[in-house]
Amino acid sequence: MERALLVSVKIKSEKSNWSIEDIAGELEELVLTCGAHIVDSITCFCEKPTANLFIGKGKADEIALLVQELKASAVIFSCDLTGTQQRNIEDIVAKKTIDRTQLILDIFARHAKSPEGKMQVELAQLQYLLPRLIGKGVILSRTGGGIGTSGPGEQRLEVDRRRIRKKIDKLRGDLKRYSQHRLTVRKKRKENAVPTVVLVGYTNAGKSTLLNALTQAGQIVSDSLFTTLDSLSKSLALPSGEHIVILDTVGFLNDLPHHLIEAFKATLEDVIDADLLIHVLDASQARVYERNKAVFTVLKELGADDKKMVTALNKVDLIEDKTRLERLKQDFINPIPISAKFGENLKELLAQIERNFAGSMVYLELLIPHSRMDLVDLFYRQGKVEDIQYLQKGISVKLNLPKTLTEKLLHSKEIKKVN
Ligand SMILES: Nc1nc2c(ncn2[C@@H]2O[C@H](COP(=O)(O)OP(=O)(O)OP(=O)(O)O)[C@@H](O)[C@H]2O)c(=O)[nH]1
Ligand SMILES: [Mg+2]
Repeated sequence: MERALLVSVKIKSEKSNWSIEDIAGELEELVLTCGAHIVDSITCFCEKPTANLFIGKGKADEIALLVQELKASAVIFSCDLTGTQQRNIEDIVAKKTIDRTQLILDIFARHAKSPEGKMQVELAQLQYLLPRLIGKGVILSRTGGGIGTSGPGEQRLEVDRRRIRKKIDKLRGDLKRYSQHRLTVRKKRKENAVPTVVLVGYTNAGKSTLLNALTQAGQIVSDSLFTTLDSLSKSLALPSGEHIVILDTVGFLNDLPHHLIEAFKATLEDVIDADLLIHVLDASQARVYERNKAVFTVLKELGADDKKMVTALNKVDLIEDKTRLERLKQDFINPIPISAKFGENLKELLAQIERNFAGSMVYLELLIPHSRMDLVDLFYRQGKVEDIQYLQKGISVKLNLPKTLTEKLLHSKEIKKVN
């Protein structure tokens, strides 16, 4: 097992609401998610990062001593390091040095399950690696297991830049095909006028737990970060009987590495295309406002920050101070306090989702020819049928239907609007 020494860095000149405790807390969670043993966690304040070491030389020497004393096998930083900084620190501490992006990539590599997910992670890993290669060979060759070695593997680390670029191009091409398939699925959903709701939120907020509670999806839930990497879609019946599609997505994080957002863009296209976002927020977290901000930063990067949104204030079972909850309710968009784990207030959440689609249903009285029996099935699936009569002149239906579907139907000459 990796014996990790954690170094949390706060840059004094950088304006950020994240305290050194937040930074250290998050780093610990990430490292524990990797299954490493934390031998110690130290903090480091620096005015401005230096180009060759990031931290001061004195601090680097101190880390080297600690590494020896605690028999650490890796030093893990809370910040990102350039290739040069990483190598220079490695020279001083004489153990492998891992930065934040590499740590997150490692977790993604461990959790990726689908072929697409694996490809996305590999693409991000190779993009991370490319500027870190010096000249021809690869300096970054690592021995043994542990953090920083999952993914492309030793052998691939040994190939030269050209081959990596070629591999990147191939992965991009393959991923494009997946993306096209996804596009077809989305188009079909749109043609059938099925509204889509996408669960978004900080990692570990309870998105998959909520999906399971609403749809018995059986999505894996775990108290670790980035459990879900593949988006999973399920059908969900609203109180009105209308069926919508609900999707689980990869969790966000403060300063999510850009390579990862880039690589996961295809998966996240569902977010861009959603009719409504359910932002699952862990309301029991002390840093709920910062996490909210981090989520909006990613949404903005995706171009989805102005979507209609319902905020599911999750884990209310853990909140003792009810005045805090009242304040949270005032500060977030369409807030619904819930407990996904204990199924609390989910009805209210569904009603709020429905309110957001209200107006998207239209009441109609139609007369359709018997030859279009296929539509009856569609009506039951997509709408709410109030009355249906099989007459000699055709099938008379009174129903509520999604607006988009109505518009399409009324284009057909066979279908007559009665009212
Ligand atoms: N107490 C409490 N715990 C919850 C609630 N909802 C989820 N959890 C727990 O929070 C942890 C994370 O839940 P997940 O559903 O895996 O979270 P996620 O947002 O899907 O996380 P990632 O897929 O890793 O981004 C699990 O241990 C859940 O049991 C809740 O309402 N109350
Ligand atoms: Mg999940």
